[in-house]
Amino acid sequence: MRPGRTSTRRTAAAMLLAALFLTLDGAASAAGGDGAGRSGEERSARFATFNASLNRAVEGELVADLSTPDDIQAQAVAEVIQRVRPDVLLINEFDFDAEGLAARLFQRNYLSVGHNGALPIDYRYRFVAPSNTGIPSGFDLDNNGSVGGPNDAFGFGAFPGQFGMAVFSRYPILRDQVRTFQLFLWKDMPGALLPDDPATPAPADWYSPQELAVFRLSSKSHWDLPVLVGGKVIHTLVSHPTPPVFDGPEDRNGRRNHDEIRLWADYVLPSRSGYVYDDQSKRGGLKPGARFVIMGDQNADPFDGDSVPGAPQQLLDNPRVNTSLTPTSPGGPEQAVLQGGANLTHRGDPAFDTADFVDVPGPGNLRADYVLPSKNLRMLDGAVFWPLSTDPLFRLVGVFPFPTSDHRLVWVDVGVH
Ligand SMILES: [Ca+2]
Ligand SMILES: [Ca+2]
Ligand SMILES: [Ca+2]
Repeated sequence: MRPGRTSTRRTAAAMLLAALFLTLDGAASAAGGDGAGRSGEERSARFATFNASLNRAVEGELVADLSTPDDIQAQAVAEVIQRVRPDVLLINEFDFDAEGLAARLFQRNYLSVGHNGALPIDYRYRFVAPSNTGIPSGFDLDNNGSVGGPNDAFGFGAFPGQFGMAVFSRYPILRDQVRTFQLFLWKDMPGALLPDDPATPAPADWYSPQELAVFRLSSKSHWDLPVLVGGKVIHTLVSHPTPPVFDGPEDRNGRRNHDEIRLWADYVLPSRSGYVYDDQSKRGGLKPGARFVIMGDQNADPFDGDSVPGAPQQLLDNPRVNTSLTPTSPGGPEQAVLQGGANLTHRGDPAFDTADFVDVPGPGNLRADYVLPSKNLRMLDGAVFWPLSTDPLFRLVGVFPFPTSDHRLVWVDVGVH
């Protein structure tokens, strides 16, 4: 289906409303044993982000794979989660389906089953919603002379929802306060880094005015999911900005990546968030003093790789973001040495790496995945799940071709009081 130009936003909003859902399994009571501490007591909650590569080549394939407990990759992904045991988990690259079947089946057939001695883990709360990936825009967005295919969709994808996201939580997600930003238009961001067609004298004209009138900033979606931890609301701000590559000198994906990261950087600052509107047309960002955790595969390293310089620093140097602790691993430095290539000239500390990319020729291993709490949450602990090659759990990360993903799970414990 290719929506008409003028009705695109309205149609998408209606679809979003129809498809947005939350699930509540098991007992209706919240949080249970992990739950209530005495008032005034600090509670810790583990937030994690994992680009798990649970995307498939065709629509319906992920649901089919997760319908039995036999998918080897999903077993290994589930074991990583069971070893780390996050309380609130974002999975990037998890194909979307409107019934939430894939997320339900992943819980039932993989997370609820112990793997290799790891204990099962149950998430009572799940959230999925539509992703811009694979939704036809009706325009020739990559300017290759024809309309259609993954590069002309609102976000790169072969079918609607490919490479989507899913959130699993042991704490309640406040359904009536969820905000999504799937439809926000890139042109509506003041000072947007709109790409230029270098072949014409006009500035910032890679996309035509007709294209900019429908071009969504988010390559997947941006979700603000308020999670209730010990009576306190933590806004879980999740996204998965486009890789800054697979484009030309106009750097359309690098520029979009920068501005997708900027959306959350502005959203947490009341002085800058006035322009933001959500899919229900409600304007503005977080209130002063709100607690939040920004997490996801930002596809941008502070020092290395192909992102626009300063792209992740929009978050790392943000006055409201807590960077008192940076998650590290022992496996990142080991693999940087073993794999060589681009890793040998990187400026970033390989202990911070979260992704194992191609090294020759290629960007090498990068810090791409982040869990960034607000300054009014304490950072208690954190790590990147990337064991040494001598560790028995190294079988869960491996080397290319990977048993799970080219990304590593990143987790942070935050203290809430
Ligand atoms: Ca095209
Ligand atoms: Ca131009
Ligand atoms: Ca590598």
